[in-house]
Amino acid sequence: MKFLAIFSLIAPLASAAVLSESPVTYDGYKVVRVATNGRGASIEKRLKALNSVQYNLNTQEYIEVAIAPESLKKFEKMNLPYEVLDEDLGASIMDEGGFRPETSPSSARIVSSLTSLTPKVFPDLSWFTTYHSYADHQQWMVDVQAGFASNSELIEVGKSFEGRPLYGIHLWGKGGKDANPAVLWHGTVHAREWISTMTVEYLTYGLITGYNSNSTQVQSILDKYDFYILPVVNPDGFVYTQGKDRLWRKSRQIHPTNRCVGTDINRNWNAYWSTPGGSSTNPCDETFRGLSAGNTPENTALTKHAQTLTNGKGIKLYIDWHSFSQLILLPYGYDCNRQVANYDKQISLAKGVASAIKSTSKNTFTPGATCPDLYKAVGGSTDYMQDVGKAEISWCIELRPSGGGASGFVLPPTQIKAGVEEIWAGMMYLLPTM
Ligand code: 0X9
Ligand code: ZN
Repeated sequence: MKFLAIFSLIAPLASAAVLSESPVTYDGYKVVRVATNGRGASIEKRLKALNSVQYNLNTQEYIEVAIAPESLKKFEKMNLPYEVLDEDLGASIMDEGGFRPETSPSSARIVSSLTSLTPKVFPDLSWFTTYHSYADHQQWMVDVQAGFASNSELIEVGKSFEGRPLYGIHLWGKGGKDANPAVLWHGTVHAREWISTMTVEYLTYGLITGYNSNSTQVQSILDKYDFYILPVVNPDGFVYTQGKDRLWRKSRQIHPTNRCVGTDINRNWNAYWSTPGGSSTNPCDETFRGLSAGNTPENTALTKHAQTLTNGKGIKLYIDWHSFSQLILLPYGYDCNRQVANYDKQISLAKGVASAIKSTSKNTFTPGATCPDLYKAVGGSTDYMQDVGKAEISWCIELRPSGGGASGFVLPPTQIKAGVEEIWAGMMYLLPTM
């Protein structure tokens, strides 16, 4: 199956490198889709000579690339067949209502623990009409938890490299705390994938308001599972996307022997970590796996937390929320020839989720397995949760949109509501069925 060919991994050259602190604006960058007709490798090489940002890994049919204004003339001279996806990426980022460095001094403020915040008012749905600063996300979680005080608690599983809390919420039902198998959700491991934060928050909000308003469906779900929801597991990267570089992907870990910054936390998990291919050993690359398995503070903390759940009532469902491409990805990422033992069950549930989404929004989400259907990804969370965390179901869901161009990682805020609602529909199929 080559249906998952479109992809979105490669990030800006600007963000791949260095300790440079001047903000990247992407003003005047043009996003184009260049047809490759089987000549992907040579065309990719030519495009790399430009000041450009490549969006997709599989270049067999086309390359989606954002080209800096100073390189546009050279690009035209290459005479490649292309179509324009976005006339000005910088303008799209502004339309997103993002946090320009000069207007967001608070984005870098570090609240070391959510316990230092006091609840204000219970949020309403207007939260899901726009993106928010990291500080506001923290306050939001405190406010939401206070509205479900007897069936939830704030959790902090550790700290990020720069000392931000890896916070979340634990929800439970009538059996009391820790009585049931776990549903574990991670959001925003890749810093630029902002819709994932909003999605896990919407699911949290829906579960809490549903339970509080006596929805029998939600109550029976929460009576059956303990939920552990961590909306921003890469807070340093997330803050960096708000103030410095909207397209930053990795953590902000500094490496002793290299000037490039950041580790891909989704290549750092201690499962098949040293398998060649599917991650990078170069700290300047977007898929840098770290100097050893689990050597990011984020991964260490998330692993320890998952182990507690495994050793407790076990993990029923793990989902790592990403964007974009609209995919529901099963393990394995490290080996294209290995299938999960309960493949039939997992793929049938994934198909059910996809059809629940389709009936809600008409959007197509495609189920598949990571390596054979997307690409090889080693040291990823879903392989870890499946084999080491012993999760029964272990998925990576790639959210809206389906393709790259302007709205790839930069999904317009007008799409947040429909985006999170379609996922709610998918989860309302999955959670009672699994
Ligand atoms: O490459 C990745 O890490 C994910 N795609 S993304 O464009 N969001 O970066 C896919 C990862 C597949 N699943 C896991 N191995 N967890
Ligand atoms: Zn991702």
